[in-house]
Order: sequence, then structure tokens, then C-alpha cells
Amino acid sequence: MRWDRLWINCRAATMAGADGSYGIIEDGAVAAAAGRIAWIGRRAELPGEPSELSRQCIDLHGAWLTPGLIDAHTHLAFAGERSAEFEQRLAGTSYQDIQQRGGGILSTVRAVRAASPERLAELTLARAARLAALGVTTVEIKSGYGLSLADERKQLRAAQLVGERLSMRVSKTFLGAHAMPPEFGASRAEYVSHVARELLPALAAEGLIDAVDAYCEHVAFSAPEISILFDAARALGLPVKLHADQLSDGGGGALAARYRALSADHVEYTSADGIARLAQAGTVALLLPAAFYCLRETHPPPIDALRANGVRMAIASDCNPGTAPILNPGTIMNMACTLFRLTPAEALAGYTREAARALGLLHEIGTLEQGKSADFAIWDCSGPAELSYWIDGITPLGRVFRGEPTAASPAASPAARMPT
Ligand code: DI6
Ligand code: FE
Repeated sequence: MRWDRLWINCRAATMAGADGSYGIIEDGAVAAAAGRIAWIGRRAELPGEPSELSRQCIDLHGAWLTPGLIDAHTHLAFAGERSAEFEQRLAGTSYQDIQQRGGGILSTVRAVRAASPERLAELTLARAARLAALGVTTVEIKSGYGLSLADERKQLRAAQLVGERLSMRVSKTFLGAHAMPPEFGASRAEYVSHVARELLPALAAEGLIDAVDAYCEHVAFSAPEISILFDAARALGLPVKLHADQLSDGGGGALAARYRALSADHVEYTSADGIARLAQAGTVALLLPAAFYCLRETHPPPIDALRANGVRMAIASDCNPGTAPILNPGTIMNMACTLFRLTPAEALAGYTREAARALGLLHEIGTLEQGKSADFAIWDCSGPAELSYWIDGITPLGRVFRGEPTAASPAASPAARMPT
């Protein structure tokens, strides 16, 4: 069988080697057939002449390949913005106070409810297209700013459209337990039961849910409340993940581990016991340095303890209008290194292999290995550490999704990497 496409004269960070290594192949070649990686290795070991092996051969002139980037935690499907709250926080009002006065998440809920499905889709597609231009090939998108059947559906359909219109894979997460909707007043048990018994099964039946998330925090939902939802998710065969211990230790790590969650996200305040449980459950710690930066937090996640316990670490943008108005993966990797002291190799693994694991998709994406989806990004850089080095990231030269090259960015010259 002839391959569809063969890329030669590249250096690859496969991320398939031992933990902590880039899994580098020098003077490499990668082939795609039927959307999958058909061959990867040193060019000298190709089993024949490129022109005989493949219908098309592309010379990359020494550029670097990495797995396509994976943004495994986003809230892309939102409307509006919250710069007024940014000003309030700078003037000394806390995030929690803004939330308690009906701002915060609820202000975005009002904006999402007011937006037409078309407008919400347009906004979501534009953000996803920007991620794609920055090398992202898979994105997770959460609901949670609708909090009613029609509005959560509107968000999840906008997410679904990203996968249909753009060359990207989308993982859709239901975050109905994000905040109390105003129409439920203080009837917390009633809302939790509504989410678990009505919204979740209805949206799952429409094929709109790949995983279920909840916001476990004193300003949001408690571990016992979330257990009700997670039991319902389990009954439907859906995996769970959790916004855990971001602002305080709410027992989120232990809760996530108890349900064998795909990921426990944030984990700034997760206790030693919580970390040990995450390790045992194989749950990924998904770190979100932009939210830490935005809220000017001073208590970083327990990175040394996560490492010592062998908990895998992914990183993501958390793109949302309240605590993480950001898309750029390069900036997130830089923040993970500078604020959390990840190594650049851990940061890249966090945006590729570990992000894939956090989505339950490691069998399909996240490393450059034969048999996986041929998703990769092509970079003009001196080596993979440079991807974490530029504070505003590097724009990739190109991107390949399921074996198909997508347009190279017009701003992809080395000069464009300089901060402007
Ligand atoms: N992710 C979330 O869902 C919350 N914080 C976070 O990091 C709330 C986001 C918001 O304020 O809208
Ligand atoms: Fe989030």
C-alpha cells in the first residue's frame, strides 16, 4: 500500500518516550495513510524511496514536529466579557464577593441565555479557529453557562459545530453543576436533582455529552451534592472530571479519585491524602495556570507531591471570561513553567500526551506513534523547549489533522515570533 503523504527532513518530539523526555527523533520522517500515522522514524530507516512509498512527499527543511496540541479544559462557548469585574478585582473586590453579588459565572449565564444559537456558535467557532492557528488539533469545550436544558444544549451544540466546521476534534463536557441558576433560588437539592435526573439524561440522549464535570468549591457545589450527579453519570456510562480544590480544599481530590475521574482540575489546595488517592485512581491532575495568574493566587498546586506520587500532570487554558481570558497554548506552557515550575518537557507533555490521557483519548492522540491519528503541529524553533520559552508563544508553520495539512499561518516567519 502506498502512503498518502510523507513528511521528511524533520525533527520530531514524539512525546512517546519515557516520562520527562521529548522522545526525539533526529532527521526523521512521518507518513500518514487513511488519516493515521503509518510510519515514523529516522529517514535513513525508511523502507524504500520516498517517491515509491508515498503519493506525496513534503520536505520540512529541518522543522520540528510535535503531536497536535490538545486544550483539555476550556469554556469556549460563552458570550459577553467581564472586564468590569477585572476592574473591580483590581480595586480590591474578591472573585468570591463578585460571585455572591450575582456577578461572576451568573453574569456570563445571562449573556449566554441572551445570545442566539447562531451568535453563540459564531463566537465559539472564532475562538476555536484561533486555537487551531496556534497548533491545537483537539479541544475540550464545557457547557455550564446555560444552566437550563435549552441553554446548556445551545452551548453543547456550538461545541459540536466546532468539530463539524473546523478541522478539529472536540470533546464535549456537561457542566450543569457550575452555579445555582437564579430561578432555583436557594433550592440547591432541587437543582442538583434536576441536573442529574433531567438535564444530564436528556442531553446525553442527544449525543451531546462525552464527559460530566462539576465545580466543587464553597462558592459552587459540595462533594455530597456532586456525588449525586456523578452517580447519575456513572449509570449512563459517562466518565467524570472535576473542578477541584481551586480556591480551598473542598475534598475535591478525594471525590475525583472515588469516581475514578479522568482528571481533577486546578488542585491548588488538594491535600496530601487527596494526592495519594488521585495517584491510586490514575486520575490526571489538570493544571490551569492562567486562572492562578488572573486571580493573583499565591498558593500553587503541590507539584512536588504530584510528581513524587506519580500523578500525571496535564495543563490547559481554562479559557473562560471570568478567570482565564486566554487561548494561547504557548503562554499557558510558559506560565506552567514560570509560575508552577514545570519543566518545558512536562509542559509540552501536559499539552499533548497528558492532555490526551485527561480526555480518555490517549489510545488515539497525544503522541506521535504508529497507528494513532495523524495530528501534528510543525514548528520553526531550535528545539521543543522553545515552545515554552516565548511568553506569547510561537505560531506554528503548519498543522496536520487526520493526515490532512491545514493552511499554514500567514504570520509564521521567525520574526513573527518576537513579541510586538
Ligand atoms: N473554571 C470555572 O469554571 C470557574 N473557574 C474556573 O477556573 C469559573 C469561571 C468563571 O468565573 O466564569
Ligand atoms: Fe474551568
